[in-house]
Amino acid sequence: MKNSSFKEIEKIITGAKKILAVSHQAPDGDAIGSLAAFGFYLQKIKKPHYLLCVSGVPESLKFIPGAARIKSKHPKNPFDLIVGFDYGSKIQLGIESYLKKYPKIPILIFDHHLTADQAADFGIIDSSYTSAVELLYDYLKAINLKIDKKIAYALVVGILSDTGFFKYSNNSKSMETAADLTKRFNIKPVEIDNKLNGQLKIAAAKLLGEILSRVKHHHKGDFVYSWVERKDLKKHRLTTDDINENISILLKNLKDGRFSLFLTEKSEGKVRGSLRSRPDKNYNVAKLAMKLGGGGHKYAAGFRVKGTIDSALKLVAKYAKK
Ligand SMILES: [Mn+2]
Repeated sequence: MKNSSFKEIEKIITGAKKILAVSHQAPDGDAIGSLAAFGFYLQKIKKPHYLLCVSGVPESLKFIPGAARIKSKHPKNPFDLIVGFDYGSKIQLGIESYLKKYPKIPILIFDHHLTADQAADFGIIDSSYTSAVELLYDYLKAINLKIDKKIAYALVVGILSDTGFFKYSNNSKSMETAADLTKRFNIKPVEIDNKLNGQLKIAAAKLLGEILSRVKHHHKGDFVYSWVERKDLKKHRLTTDDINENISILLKNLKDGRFSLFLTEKSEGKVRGSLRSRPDKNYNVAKLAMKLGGGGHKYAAGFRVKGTIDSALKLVAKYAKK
């Protein structure tokens, strides 16, 4: 796919009769923020649409304006355009059965993941953007859409979430965009931080303690890792959403290893891996994730494999060998 221009994208969007907009499952602030902001844009131009994220909007992201409009069930009827946000690879959208039923619907993409298997027909994939919302913002600016506070708020959540409040990003453009939007619409970053990061449950803090107590440095592969099993989550009555962000940050901040790995037992025989690195460690986890059938960004990526925590660990060690 060759990247489209904003003008071409506008033509495709305005030319569609009704649009199905989708973002990736296990969504973050960027996925929900971009989808919600896009929904408000479609409302403004009076375009019939359906907003979809198949795993639903997690509790911690329901404060984003427009999040309540996002559905988790596939629509029943065909649409004439799918617009996908922030998804990296087609499987992350979770709409295989819908696409099987309606294989001819073209896909337009707004993504900042490395080019992988997004399977889009047109749109923009540009990994120089630190978030998908910024790409959407540039589009909205290019078509002269009048942004309101709800759109601005959803965009700012996406920027702050994907840059970790500018801890993960070297890109001053995201700071400028966030500064501009927060100033113009009186949006308070601390309020967003409290909502995004200030919701940790005591049970989750205890489980994080257990997970941290088993952190190890894999010397051969030179990475640090830990894991969580289903029985741990069950014991504390938690879901992976309750711990994911926090554990990733803690592991990423370890001094040892070229990168960190966090393994989650998703269901019997299915394991998800989350990979993190940093500019000072200069290890590209997206490349490693791709070898494992996943994808992502240079310093934050993930994959899903069949097997056990142990077999997944061995697989990562094999591909990470220096
Ligand atoms: Mn993103």
